[in-house]
Amino acid sequence: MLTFRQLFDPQSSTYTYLLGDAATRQALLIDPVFEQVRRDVALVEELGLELAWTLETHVHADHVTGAWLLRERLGSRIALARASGAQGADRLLEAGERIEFGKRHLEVRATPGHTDGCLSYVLDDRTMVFTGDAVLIRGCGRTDFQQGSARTLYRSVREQVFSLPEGCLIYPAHDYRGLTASSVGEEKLYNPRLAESVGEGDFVGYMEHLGLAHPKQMDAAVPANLQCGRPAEERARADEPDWAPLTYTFAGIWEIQPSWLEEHAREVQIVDVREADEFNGPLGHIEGARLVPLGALAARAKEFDAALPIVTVCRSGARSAQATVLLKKAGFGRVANLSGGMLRWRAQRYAVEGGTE
Ligand SMILES: N[C@@H](CCC(=O)N[C@@H](CS)C(=O)NCC(=O)O)C(=O)O
Ligand SMILES: [Fe+2]
Repeated sequence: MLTFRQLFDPQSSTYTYLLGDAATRQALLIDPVFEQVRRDVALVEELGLELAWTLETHVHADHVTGAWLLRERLGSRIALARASGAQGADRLLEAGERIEFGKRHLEVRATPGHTDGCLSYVLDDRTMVFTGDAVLIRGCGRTDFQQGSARTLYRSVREQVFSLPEGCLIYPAHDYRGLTASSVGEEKLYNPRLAESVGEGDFVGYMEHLGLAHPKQMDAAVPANLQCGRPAEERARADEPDWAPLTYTFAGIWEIQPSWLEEHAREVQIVDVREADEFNGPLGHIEGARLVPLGALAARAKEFDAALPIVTVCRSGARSAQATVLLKKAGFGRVANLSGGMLRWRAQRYAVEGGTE
């Protein structure tokens, strides 16, 4: 069994792929994006996976890789092509090698042309190929910078990708129109640049006249990616909340655990967003909590002290998660949701005011 997720970075239109072996929990990420590391860490942890590898399909020109940060946070190892010329990887890959994750593996194929170090990764049973920018859906990577060569790309695609079974699904590194996947058979027929009917000379002519502007982030992205996404110190720590040991969920919510709140209750404003009858009902409420029902929160946000962090609370942690979103919108930067709400607070036997045993 394979755990598979396709993740999207809207800023660079990059796809990141999570593949996990359900039996051993070993997983890898292909082409993680620096700005999405927090999201990816949350998903890996929520799915109970152990991140063994991050793989790059190439040295990207349009975004910085999340590989370095993921190695720091989850202990994953970084792999990319030896031909990429990048520094700081744990493994430099060549065609024909295998990357194991649990009982599954990917086969490494060299598909240069967009850059020298472009690799495609083929799943062990040949049902999926991750082509990077060698083959895009009804398109392909540009060949006008970073050692690009249309002739090389044409041969890579014909020999290394179009030789796979027709039903093999193609997962590219980008799509600019929201398309998510294709197949070898489909691209052989319908790719306007690379279909079987298109000759090498036609392809070269097509690629010479793409007329694309250079990626906006190129000047910063290429040097950073040649260091596997190693960040400048300040950039790595920027906007990580430091007022409490918060966890970030894949749903996009910052959470705090009951044990921390119990010890630090006086250092924060506790805002209980239930209705009055629940606040005064059998579950009771946390001492010092202020009752502001969710429906009144936006209108009453000005009552809160901007100098103190806010912890939101409700019965189960659902309404209070929404409350963190509303408070962020109202301009409060330091906000977290009490994980599990009053139900978990009571289950862990922390003190309440009011309520029944
Ligand atoms: N506008 C995008 C650049 C898009 C771009 O150049 N993408 C590269 C992949 S890194 C490409 O090969 N695109 C081929 C195409 O759009 O046909 C940005 O500023 O990031
Ligand atoms: Fe690219």
